[in-house]
Amino acid sequence: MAYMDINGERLLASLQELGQIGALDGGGVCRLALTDEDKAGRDWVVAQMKTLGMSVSVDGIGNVVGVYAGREEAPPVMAGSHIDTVRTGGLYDGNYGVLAGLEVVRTLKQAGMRTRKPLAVAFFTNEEGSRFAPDMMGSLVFQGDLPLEAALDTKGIDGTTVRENLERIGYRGSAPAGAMKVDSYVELHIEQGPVLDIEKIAIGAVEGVQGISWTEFNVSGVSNHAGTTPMRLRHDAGLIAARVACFARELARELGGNQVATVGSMTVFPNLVNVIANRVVFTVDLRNTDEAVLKSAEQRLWAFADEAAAAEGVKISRRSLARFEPVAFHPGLVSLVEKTARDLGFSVRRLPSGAGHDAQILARNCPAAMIFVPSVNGLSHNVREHTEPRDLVAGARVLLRVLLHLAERQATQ
Ligand code: HGY
Ligand code: MN
Ligand code: MN
Repeated sequence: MAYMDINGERLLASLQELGQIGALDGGGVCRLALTDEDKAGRDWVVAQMKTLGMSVSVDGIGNVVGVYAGREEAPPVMAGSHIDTVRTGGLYDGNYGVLAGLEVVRTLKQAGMRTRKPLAVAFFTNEEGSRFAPDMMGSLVFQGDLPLEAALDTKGIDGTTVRENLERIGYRGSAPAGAMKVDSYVELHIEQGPVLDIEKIAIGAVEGVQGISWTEFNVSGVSNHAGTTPMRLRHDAGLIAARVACFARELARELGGNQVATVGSMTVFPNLVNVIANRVVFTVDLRNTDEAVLKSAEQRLWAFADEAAAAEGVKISRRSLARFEPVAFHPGLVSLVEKTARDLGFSVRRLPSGAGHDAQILARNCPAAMIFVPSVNGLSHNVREHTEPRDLVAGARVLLRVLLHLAERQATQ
């Protein structure tokens, strides 16, 4: 393949342009899955795909795949990620992997080149999972690991369903979900953690993704007057939520290693200064690279919550919102990412991903890998998320070379 390279300025400009859609005052982006802002972002990316002459398909859960035909008919080599964001999102989480994939296609088209196997660029619906759990919903349906109807019936944090929102934004497509065969999948993404930034390393060759456990607790007690109710007569749902949150932090500290625990969402009813809470709904996000430790962390947290609730005389129930075991990426592809970065003269190291990604779902059915670039101060899911332009360009250059290699090679070894 004659020497060609991505156009860094063009990539950076496209990130800024997409970042205007759902832009928050003062910086950052909010394009929660299946909102009007998500629709506007989708429309923008689809228009880019069509301008590049890609054939665009939308499946029943709204996953969008653009294919740049190859010299031969074959399952495509796919680059992808997501363009939905959390409420306090940045410019790069997800968007970067999709737009860098389009930049690779633009580079090929400009050079009048086609790879042997087709190249696909995908964005999967609702990767974040923060409006509709679980996360990676679209890629789970794409892989046939979550029934389409179950995904469509999912109710979000605002009480509306995936189905009604998907239909409202016009992205309930007709392509059969779970039918596309993919040769291999490469996701370029910001690290969203501090490792590469602290060690001043340009590229991460991601070895896998840690396990994820999301639990929603529903505690119901008795609301009562904050001033007249003696402490011994209280059944305070708010107390239990607070105790479980403190226990989760203590548990993570005690387990150490890669164990993390987060209580990120908590809704108190009636949420008034002078009323003892009669209901609290809150979530606990536990993650670990070691499945056995993650399992034991779940058991200990659930047991603590039940005991605390019994001691306070309140009822407690829980439901799992998401559960993923740790995933290891294809060793051959991880080595390819590492070698490609080195050949391009970039510093590189291997590391696990703390965040969940569509790649961990695609890895179930095809060789998959990820390329990381540094997040300044490890910040993400925060409007101040930032990656230096030179690192964004470096990551896309590695992506180009890795995709070209995969799309030209004879067999998926
Ligand atoms: O939660 C995650 O790790 C991802 O951002 N969905
Ligand atoms: Mn992401
Ligand atoms: Mn994210």
